[in-house]
Amino acid sequence: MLTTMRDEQNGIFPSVCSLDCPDQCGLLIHKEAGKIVKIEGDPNHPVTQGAICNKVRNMTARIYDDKRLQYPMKRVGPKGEGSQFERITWEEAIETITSRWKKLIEDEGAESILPYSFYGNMGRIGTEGMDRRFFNRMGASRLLYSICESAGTEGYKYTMGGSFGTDPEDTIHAKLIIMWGINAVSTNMHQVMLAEKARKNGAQIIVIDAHKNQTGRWADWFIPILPGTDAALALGIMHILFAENLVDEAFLQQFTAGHEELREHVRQYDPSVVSKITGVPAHDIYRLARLYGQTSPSFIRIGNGIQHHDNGGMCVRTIACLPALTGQWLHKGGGAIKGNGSYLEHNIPALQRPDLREKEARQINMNLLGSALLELDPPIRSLYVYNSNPALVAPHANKVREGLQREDLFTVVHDLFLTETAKFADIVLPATSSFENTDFYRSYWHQYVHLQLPVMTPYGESKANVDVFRLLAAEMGYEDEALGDTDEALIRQALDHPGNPALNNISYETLLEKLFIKADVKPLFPGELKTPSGKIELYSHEMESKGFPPLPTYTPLVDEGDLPFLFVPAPNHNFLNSTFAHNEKHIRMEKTPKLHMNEADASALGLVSGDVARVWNDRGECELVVAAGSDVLPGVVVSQGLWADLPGNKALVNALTPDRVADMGGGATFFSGRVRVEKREVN
Ligand SMILES: Nc1nc2c(c(=O)[nH]1)N[C@H]1C(S)=C(S)[C@@H](COP(=O)(O)OP(=O)(O)OC[C@H]3O[C@@H](n4cnc5c(=O)[nH]c(N)nc54)[C@H](O)[C@@H]3O)O[C@H]1N2
Ligand SMILES: Nc1nc2c(c(=O)[nH]1)N[C@H]1C(S)=C(S)[C@@H](COP(=O)(O)OP(=O)(O)OC[C@H]3O[C@@H](n4cnc5c(=O)[nH]c(N)nc54)[C@H](O)[C@@H]3O)O[C@H]1N2
Ligand code: SF4
Ligand SMILES: [Mo]
Repeated sequence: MLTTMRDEQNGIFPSVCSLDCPDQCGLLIHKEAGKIVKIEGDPNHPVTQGAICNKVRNMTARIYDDKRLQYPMKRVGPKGEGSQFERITWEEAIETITSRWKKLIEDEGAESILPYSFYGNMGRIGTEGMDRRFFNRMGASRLLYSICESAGTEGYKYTMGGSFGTDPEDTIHAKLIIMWGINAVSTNMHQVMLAEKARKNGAQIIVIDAHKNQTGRWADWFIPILPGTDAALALGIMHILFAENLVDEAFLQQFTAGHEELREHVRQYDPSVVSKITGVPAHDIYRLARLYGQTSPSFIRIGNGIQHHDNGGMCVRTIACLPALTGQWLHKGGGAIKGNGSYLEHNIPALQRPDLREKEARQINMNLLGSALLELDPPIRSLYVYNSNPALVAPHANKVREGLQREDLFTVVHDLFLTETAKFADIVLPATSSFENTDFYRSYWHQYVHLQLPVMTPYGESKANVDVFRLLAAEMGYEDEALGDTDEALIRQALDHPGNPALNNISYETLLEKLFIKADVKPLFPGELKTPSGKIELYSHEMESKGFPPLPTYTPLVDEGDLPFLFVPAPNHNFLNSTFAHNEKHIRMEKTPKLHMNEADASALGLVSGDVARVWNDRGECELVVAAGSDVLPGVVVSQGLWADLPGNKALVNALTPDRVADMGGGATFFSGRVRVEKREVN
């Protein structure tokens, strides 16, 4: 029998995956004698249907890992590598933190304190609830949450008015599926399962990627492309669609703004020109455009890969125009998904309480953490890190670590493990896993909202984010009611959102009863979009007023000089960003950090598969094992995974990545850096 009671020692408990992954799977947690013994997929979940990834099937090893933090600690040795910590009580930890902060606020103002977090756990009250209330009340510096998808999200919004796309459950009806810059076999496995269903009904699957990885190998047609050039390919497709009359004129008339301007504008993107930019042969561009123009419903899954570039926002904005040209939004399963988060938007002001902030504070782009710590004036004196591991995941990692190394920086890290970042902390706090917390979750891909109830008691003395902020607030002397709200109250306030009727059927009560509920999402078309014109904006006056080209445009990547290779350090299959990168089983499954390169490039450098390559630029260096072959184009090198600082590993790929920001959203440009490669000298 299924139950939702946390106290029961034995049973099967429905749950939800908390990781930063679009699939947001329904889980079943098996408990014996109070301990989680097995995690499997919930077969009753309509989208994820009982299938889960390897990473989470092995999650119990992480939850009960003996390296998990059990109590608060203070640092007793030097910062960083070789740091040592000593157990303290929660009282001492909270007292130490708040007394430092009170003094800092008095001496230098609250802006000298910077919270730094991301989505190590996607639970909303823990990642953007009590924490935001607390730092708003304090008046701390604000963080721009830009490390993941912000460039593409802003770009997509200019075209479509927000993160509104196709319902993934409908994509089984598509006859053509394009996975564009997404390694879906690893990063969105249920989209792959849905595509498989479509394939059984005759759909063709195309993958456009810089790397022929597991997703490229699964495709019916893999199209290799030079990184950062996808906007040009999309414009070349548009050129052919207009030239060959493959557009849906009625749809363009009724639902788009600026199609005549676009028709004129794309004349310049002749396939022969586009081919030179993208590395895609002109005949393939014709074949792709004709397939796209003649197949319906067609669906494009727009990944994160194309927007981790200097031109990423515009690239996503451009690809997002394609379904409009052929009227795909009116066909069940047709259209595109970049992200679907806007459908499920909860009451953000009610949850985060920006009104608690008395005066504006500076905002710091998380992609510039290194320079923020080293160069800002007035300086950051204290950093509070939770739900994130910036020493490993942030761009220009050596600069980040140099900043974290500052002796006068008072750093607190709240995490489940002594991460690379925690090694630089003054105080380390142990965090509960999502299975120990109450929270609500909303997918950014499918349309379900989930409630998570605790299925185990907190590990050691660990505490949930929400609980730590309640303690900090009390000790700071903040008496605002909002800082004492219960988990249930926070969830109720967030879900009570008259501005989003799609959540009308979702409340704390209905979630308690059902645990996951599909939002009441109305079809996008026919209807008004949330763009200024209410239509799909092929021409955007809003962009024009902000200084962007108003029409979709290809802009080359920033010139990093004559370094021979463009470096794409992408995620891997068995880690989730840096989560699991310290877990033995996951490391074994991933084997070794590799550098995929073209055979011709490798042999020109005297490299063969299995050699260790030194990869470097003026930001840093790392060592990766060469995998030579034909899965990347010449001039491109690709690695996979954010590998941990472990003995014998010199695989900190972010030592090489630029901290330039993308064209939109202050986004990260992880994949736009250039490097040199050589055979490592054997000592
Ligand atoms: N297994 C696993 N799953 C994950 C994650 C993980 O680390 N591991 N991370 C999670 C998170 S936080 C996110 S944001 C998502 C990200 O997942 P995805 O949306 O799949 O994005 P990435 O994996 O960053 O990149 C996808 C692909 O883009 C390709 N690429 C890079 N540059 C270009 C380009 O210019 N053009 C084209 N066409 N392709 C390019 C890369 O080779 C890669 O195959 O996955 C989530 N799920
Ligand atoms: N080179 C390169 N770098 C990248 C990327 C890439 O593709 N290439 N991808 C980027 C992207 S898309 C993203 S989203 C970022 C992700 O970067 P991060 O958000 O930093 O993700 P993780 O590395 O998984 O770190 C999450 C941390 O949160 C902790 N955690 C989990 N649950 C909780 C909790 O409930 N409370 C607290 N306090 N801590 C918790 C975990 O133990 C873990 O240490 O990385 C970025 N970095
Ligand atoms: S990481 Fe993604 S695929 Fe794996 S269980 Fe969690 S939501 Fe599902
Ligand atoms: Mo991400």
